[in-house]
Amino acid sequence: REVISPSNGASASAKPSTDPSAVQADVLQNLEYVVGAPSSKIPNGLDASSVYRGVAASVREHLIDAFNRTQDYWSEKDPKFVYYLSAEFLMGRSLMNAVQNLELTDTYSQAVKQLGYDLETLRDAEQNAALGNGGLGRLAACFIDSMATLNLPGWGYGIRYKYGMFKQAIDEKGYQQELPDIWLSNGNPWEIPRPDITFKIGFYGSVDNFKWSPGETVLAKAYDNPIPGFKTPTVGNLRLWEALPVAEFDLSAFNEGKYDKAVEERRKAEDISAVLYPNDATEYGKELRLKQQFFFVSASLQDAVARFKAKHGDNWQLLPEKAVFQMNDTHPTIAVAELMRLLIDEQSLDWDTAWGITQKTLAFTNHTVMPEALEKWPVKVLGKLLPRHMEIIDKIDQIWKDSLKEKVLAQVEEMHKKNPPKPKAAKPLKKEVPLAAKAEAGEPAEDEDEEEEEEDPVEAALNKYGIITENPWEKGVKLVNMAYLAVVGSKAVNGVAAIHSDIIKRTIFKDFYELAPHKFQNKTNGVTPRRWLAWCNPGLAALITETLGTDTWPNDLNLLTGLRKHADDKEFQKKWRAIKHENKAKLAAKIKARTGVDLPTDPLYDIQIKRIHEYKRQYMNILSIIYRYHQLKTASPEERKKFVPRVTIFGGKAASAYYMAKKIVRLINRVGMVVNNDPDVKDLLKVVFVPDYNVDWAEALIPAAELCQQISTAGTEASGTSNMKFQMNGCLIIGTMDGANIEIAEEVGKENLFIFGMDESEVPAWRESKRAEWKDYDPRFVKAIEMVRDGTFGDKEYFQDLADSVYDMKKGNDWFLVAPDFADYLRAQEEVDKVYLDQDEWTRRSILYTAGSGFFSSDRTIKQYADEIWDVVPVPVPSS
Ligand code: OAK
Repeated sequence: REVISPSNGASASAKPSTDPSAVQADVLQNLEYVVGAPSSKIPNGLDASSVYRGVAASVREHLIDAFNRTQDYWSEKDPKFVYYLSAEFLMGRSLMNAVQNLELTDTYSQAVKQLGYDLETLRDAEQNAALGNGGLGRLAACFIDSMATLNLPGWGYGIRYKYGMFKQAIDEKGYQQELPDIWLSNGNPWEIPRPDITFKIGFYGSVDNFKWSPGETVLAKAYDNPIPGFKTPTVGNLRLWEALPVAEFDLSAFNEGKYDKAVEERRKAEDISAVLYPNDATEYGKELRLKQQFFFVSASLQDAVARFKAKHGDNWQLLPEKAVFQMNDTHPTIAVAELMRLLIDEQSLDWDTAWGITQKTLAFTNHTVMPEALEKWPVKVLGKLLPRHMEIIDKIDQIWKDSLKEKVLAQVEEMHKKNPPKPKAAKPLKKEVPLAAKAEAGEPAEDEDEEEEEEDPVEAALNKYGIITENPWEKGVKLVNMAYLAVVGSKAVNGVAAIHSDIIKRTIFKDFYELAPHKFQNKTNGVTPRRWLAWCNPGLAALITETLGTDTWPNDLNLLTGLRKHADDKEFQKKWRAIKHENKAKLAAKIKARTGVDLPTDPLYDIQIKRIHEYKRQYMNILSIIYRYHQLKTASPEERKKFVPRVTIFGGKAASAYYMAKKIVRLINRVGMVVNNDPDVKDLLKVVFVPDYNVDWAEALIPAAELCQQISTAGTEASGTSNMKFQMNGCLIIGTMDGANIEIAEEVGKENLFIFGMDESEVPAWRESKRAEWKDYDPRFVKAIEMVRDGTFGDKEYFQDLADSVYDMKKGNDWFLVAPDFADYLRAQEEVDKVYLDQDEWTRRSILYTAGSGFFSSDRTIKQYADEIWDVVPVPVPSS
């Protein structure tokens, strides 16, 4: 593989100083002229938030300097670029990440110390940038970190939401409350607004002879966010779009006293980038969401296409050699139609040429098999909002099905040979009428007199490949299956862990896989070891550096295998344990400050942090805690001494409209209120729900964890990424053979994990047949359910249907197998307690986890994307 190497030609610019006193002077200057703090108040007399802003403005100078050099250099070299299209980037805080990636931590620590502050305190003054829901958004953030670190020419493209992920508060009854996330209230010192970079985005309107006249137009304005790599002068870019009205406001309406009308356009436009949809892996059939998706996709494609055109004119055949767009799940998949529109309508290419280019320029990642998350837009909605795109999708669907006819005919003939049809001959194929045209004309999708007729077998066979299909729940309502559109329009399709990539080939994309197996790939997820080990766990990082004799491991994470030989070394184990204990104490202090709960630091710290979902089975975890509580309550004082003390911590948000998830949050909180105040239990069991779980909490929780719960029903969690972060930090896993747990078990040795439960191959048969006759409820499960029902934790009525959902088969179907997996889960929990009593064995395993985590660096993942999908090579920037 070629690496485009730095030449001497890059122009040197004045670099900001890295000398602590010069940096201090620079911070003072920024405090005065950027923050506007009067010099009389400097250095004392300023609140942490102001000082943070002054320091951030100073760090930003370093970023911008390297950012400009990187982007100029890449522009000059003109390599192939990857554009990562994602509706979510869950970045968290930037200050510490920036100074650490720039290797300026000591410089800035000293500089701010001289001003009477410490960097750690300033760190907490920063708002979390939570422009994402969970796994998918945080993955995108790790990926752009790795792209910069690996010197890969590429940008992230997304939306600059005014309000990010909602803030979660837990009220005194244990209910989740949702509050707006006003993350921009103090400004955002990291972004570079680009008022000169705007694109027009159209919606609605009509199409006349392929020409679209939008009925509504808004502006997309760019904000660049520099993304520093580590141990490289490369600084990448995350370009986020804000929606604005084309015209400021309607002055004549204002003059006539119609104030609402005067600002209506502005409000309508601004709504588009106002709020992140707070759902995770659930469908939200809202027109505004589709508007958001098209808004950022169109702006990003127009931007990239304009950049290409400035360099290469109309040489469009070259586009696939200069650009690749990675679509992060279905949210950006309208890109298939938009790229076609740009090439055909704006650049005058013919259909076939445009389609050939599109199929070579796009790639698609699937992140879930939850059916409710596979976006399907009603033809009516899409056709109204984006009439030209609907026409294009219709044609893609027609051509796609036409291309399959011969194959399908042969299949049907073959089938008929084996299994002759009843006397009635197969019907000839129907003349196809564009569905969008039908929808627009307000015609029903099916003729009524055809309803009674038997479906043509060829038609039926073709329909399973249809991008436009009938809604199985609503006869006559046609839907655009966005995942299918993405599969047909992409050069590569990937899942995010080995088992997941395998499942999508067998299930949701089976028919597509059989037609084009070469398109399907696996790219097991990874996480950035900078944020998730080196920066969040400085104690462990220092011990690793000392033990390995090098500090290069965050860029070459396989070096961690060098820790294996120390796993049995008692002295080393002691040091390893001391660091974990220190992290537990730090976490306990933070929890005390935020929730008021006092936590002892000796018990086993057991943590489950992720979105609240039935498939992730926080419910099973809390049921096991309820049973443990029952055991403690009924044990004699002598027996109690045998219990292994535990602190169980939960964190996560429930989607605002997710009924059961909200009940689970409440149950956990109610259990905590009872258990933590019960004098019989004392320090043997604590249950904490950390409110408003976010990236910042994760950075405190993960280094302190000794056991983490990765307990999804087998076959449901695509990958999981917190499992990788915990593993890096030497935290043992209790989990199912699901997602990336399987690959973690391969790296660490399955015997070192606490594996339980059905595996993926057993689940379908269970759901289809065995469940119906199964009555073998474990008595411990029955007891725990009884305690949910009988008011032990209050809210008796409120919890009945939660209890029913896994127990009463007439009322709930326990789709996620809480009941049948429970006994084996408790067995694994007993094993956890047993091993924890042997601290040397526990620590040995902990060391082996970290030692085996090299594979889960997002650097490895991104290298594989670059080599196997993107065909993008590193272009290191000269160090000035
Ligand atoms: C969210 C919305 C729609 C579709 C998928 C998601 C999502 O967050 N999926 C998660 O992606 C992570 C990154 O690939 C995986 O690790 C999680 O298993 C998956 O649930």
